[in-house]
Amino acid sequence: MSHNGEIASRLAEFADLLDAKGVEYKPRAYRRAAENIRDHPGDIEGLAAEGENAVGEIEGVGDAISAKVIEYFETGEIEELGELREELPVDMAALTAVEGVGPKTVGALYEALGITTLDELEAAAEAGEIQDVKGFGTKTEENIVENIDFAREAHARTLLGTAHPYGEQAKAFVADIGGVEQCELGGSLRRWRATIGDVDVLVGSREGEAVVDAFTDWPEVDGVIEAGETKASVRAGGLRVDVRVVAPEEFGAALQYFTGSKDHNVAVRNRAIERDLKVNEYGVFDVSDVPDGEGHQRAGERIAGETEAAVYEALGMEWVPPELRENRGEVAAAADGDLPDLLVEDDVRGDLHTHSEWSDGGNTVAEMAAGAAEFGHEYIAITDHATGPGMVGGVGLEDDDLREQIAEVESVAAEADVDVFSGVEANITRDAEISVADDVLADLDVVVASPHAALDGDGTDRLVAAAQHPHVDIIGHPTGRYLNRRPGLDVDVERLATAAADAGTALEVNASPARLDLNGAAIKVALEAGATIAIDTDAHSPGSFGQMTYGVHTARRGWAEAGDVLNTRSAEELREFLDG
Ligand code: DGT
Ligand code: CA
Ligand code: CA
Ligand code: ZN
Repeated sequence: MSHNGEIASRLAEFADLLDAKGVEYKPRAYRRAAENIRDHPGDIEGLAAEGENAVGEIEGVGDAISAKVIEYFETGEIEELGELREELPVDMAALTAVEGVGPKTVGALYEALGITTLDELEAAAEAGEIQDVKGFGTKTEENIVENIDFAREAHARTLLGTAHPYGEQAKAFVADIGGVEQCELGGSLRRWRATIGDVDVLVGSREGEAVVDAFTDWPEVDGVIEAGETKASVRAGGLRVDVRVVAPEEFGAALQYFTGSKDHNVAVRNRAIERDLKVNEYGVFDVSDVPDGEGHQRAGERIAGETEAAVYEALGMEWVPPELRENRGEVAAAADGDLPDLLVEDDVRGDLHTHSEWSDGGNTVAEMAAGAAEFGHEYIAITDHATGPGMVGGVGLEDDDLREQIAEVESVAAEADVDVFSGVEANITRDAEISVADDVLADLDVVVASPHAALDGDGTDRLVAAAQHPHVDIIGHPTGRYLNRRPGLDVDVERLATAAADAGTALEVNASPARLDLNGAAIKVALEAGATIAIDTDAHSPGSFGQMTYGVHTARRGWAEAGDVLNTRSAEELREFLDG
């Protein structure tokens, strides 16, 4: 297993703790190094073994950070990080999960009130102690009280982007165990839900106990919750992983059952009952000769079970792609042979929302273009942040900067192996203004307009106005939600999508695992209202182009076909949409 994530998390924690202590500049450098290490395609442990120069070849990793990486691999810890943790014994992850509470706030509240946990934060806020701390006011305190429950709940679920690679590792390990005949991920992970409660692994084998034993020896396991003859639950990498072993001839039925969702399974079961069939985790059974209320789980004649396709077929249905299994009409559609011809990753030809070092990205325009070509894209739009509400620390570009950037994009485009579009990510202000001058917008190829501030209450009017703006091409991450951090704007998606379709503006499916915005349910509504979607990674470095996967599967959860998606079009067709 690659150790990049492990070391990246520690460097990011280091950055947070430095931030909490009020150290300037350094946190940003550590955070950037952490991101680049996380995105680095090779295992950093190999580089660490070669020494500081090898580690230092990773962008943004200087001598001090290289030394820490090497120290970590040699000793299993970073001494300075340990010291900082002792100095500031706070539950940083839990506290910063509260919207509006960053590392600096955590540091200040620890200093003033000794707050280390969510419970202590809540108690202090409710007792009115926070408004008396220097630099805080009643507004901040109210905000904390309002957002703490959301943070507490959210903390229990893991982002798809974290759980998915981990689930794949678990699956690869299990698939290699002797006696395993079939192995698949099930549950919310197989359905590509945005957040994951636990990881479910389904195994077909005749040697349940041996498989369970071997699985509990997976090197990633931190603790065994339970281990029986056919089932094990463990804690690994901060996640719970459930493994269930079934007989190979029942594998398809078990996979169908444990993929869920519960609501989908209820609808499938009801359809079975109408046809005198019974479907459960053991198979599909013809129960026409079994008296009502009698018989065990496997009673009746078994007509399917080994494969999932056969289970659906026995019920007179098309096989249902897991992303659709949310009881949003897929059972009837599968029975009528009317399932959508879902988009696949290969349909995607480019990325229309990315950042360079002109704003808060880590790479030049040329590097982003080269990365896009290497990734296999035909085109990329560079859409750096414009200045405006929600942009802090001078990140956003002024109109003059954008004009300069257009010239740079044009010169890169002349040399690049992909089409490079100029662009901007403008802010939609509280008053529905776009934070860039019209004549600049007119000269840019791709205008993404996104909400970045004032992310509470109903945002429909604001977003509709932005969609109707003559120069706006795409509404970026429409709700502004941040998974596990803030719910984002309330949006009447049908009204927004209708307006967007009329105005020729696309709605984004932001593929960043922290956002996945619009979500599957909203995408389905948007497509039914006739809107076009654009699936964008919002990449801040070429290493993030691969996040497209999460966007594509999220779009599939919204029943998207290739024709619904702007960036499945050729560069020429795309230009027509942008100019229209
Ligand atoms: P999660 O883990 O909260 O992200 O969501 P799931 O969908 O992975 O749920 P989980 O892990 O509790 O169970 C996996 C699947 O097993 C679930 O999607 C449907 C099925 N399942 C589990 N318990 C039940 C149940 O009590 N009734 C029915 N019909 N299905 C169940
Ligand atoms: Ca699960
Ligand atoms: Ca489970
Ligand atoms: Zn962006």
